[in-house]
Amino acid sequence: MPRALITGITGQDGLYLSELLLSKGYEVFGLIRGQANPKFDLVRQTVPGVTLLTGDLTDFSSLVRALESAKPDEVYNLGAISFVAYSWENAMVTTDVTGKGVLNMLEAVRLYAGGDIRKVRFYQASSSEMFGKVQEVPQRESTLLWPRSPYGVAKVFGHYMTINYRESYGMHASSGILFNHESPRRGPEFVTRKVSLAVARIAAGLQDTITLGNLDAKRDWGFAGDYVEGMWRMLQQDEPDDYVLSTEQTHSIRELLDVAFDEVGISDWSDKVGQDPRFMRPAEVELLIGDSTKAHEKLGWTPKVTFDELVRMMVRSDVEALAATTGR
Ligand code: NDP
Ligand code: GDR
Repeated sequence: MPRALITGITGQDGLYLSELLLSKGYEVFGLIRGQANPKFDLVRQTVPGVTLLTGDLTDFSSLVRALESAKPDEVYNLGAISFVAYSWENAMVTTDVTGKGVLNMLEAVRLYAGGDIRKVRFYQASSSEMFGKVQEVPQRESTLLWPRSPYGVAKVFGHYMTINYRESYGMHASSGILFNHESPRRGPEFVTRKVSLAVARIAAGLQDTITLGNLDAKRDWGFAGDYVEGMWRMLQQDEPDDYVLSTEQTHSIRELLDVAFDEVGISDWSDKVGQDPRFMRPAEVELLIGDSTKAHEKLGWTPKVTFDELVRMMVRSDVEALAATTGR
């Protein structure tokens, strides 16, 4: 039975990846931080087969202990402070967790593996946010990185450190440059879920409007369930490498609003959406669209869920959850 250790187990991707690996017969271990993590019960209920180990990406010895307990064949490093807007106000802790945390995990894996460096395969959750002020359209593995946020800068550090461990020590370390991926499990701070939650409440008559920031930014949005399959495929390759996972389609926040409101029968949302500078970013990533040719060809990976299906799935899920709790 293969064994996997996942950091970021309480997050959106941690839950989907756990489900995938359990369905493939893996023994799955998840790193959970804090003395009373509020998501502990969620993980227990959603993926009861996962063994939880306490640890924090900023605490090197906790990572070594987790590796010694889990004895993993594969490590998926998904843990991060992942909200881009938050990273300007908390740049140092973002750097410690999202950047230096990667080095802590790589070094812990290297020491744990000892003389047999290929004993453990490592996945790093890199991000399209690293492309920032894009230098090429669409963005691929070789596109020059130009991050626009402390989060993006921290991810660039983790990305190059992963490559460096591969090149310096021969580690089977792969970096997935994943474009935005969403689901009904997406955190409510991210724009897709913020919209789906608000649209459900507006349809139920529980609120009148939603306030957003930049409506013109464009993102390449896919479904998280499709993307964790790509992570797993990267670690099944004989050789480690970097791969872009994306849908190769881009849509603006306005198009997101069009589909989300349409799902509840509202065709004109202009009087329901406001804008506030507090949701604007000091430096915006205006356009992201990925080129996943390499992932198609080498991994045989293609996303299945379209943008339209994704947004409708998220709105329907929030409408149903609201109806179950409020009866509206
Ligand atoms: P989430 O924000 O949903 O989850 C982040 C996870 O990181 C949580 O489990 C959180 O745990 C954990 N974490 C935070 N701080 C620490 C720490 N100090 N030590 C250990 N764990 C910590 O992110 P997603 O699931 O959406 O994303 C997974 C990864 O993929 C992240 O690294 C993200 O940056 C990256 N990524 C995500 C994309 C997306 O569109 N979703 C696209 C590209 C990359 P806790 O419950 O304790 O807060
Ligand atoms: P992003 O996702 O920054 O791309 O990072 P987010 O959903 O936060 O923003 C996407 C775009 O929407 C615009 N926007 C708003 N965003 C939020 N959160 N709230 C608003 O009110 C709002 N109004 C407009 C933003 O300006 C932006 O252009 C996500 C995270 O999952 C990262 O961890 C990951 O690395 C990248 O995706 C790829």
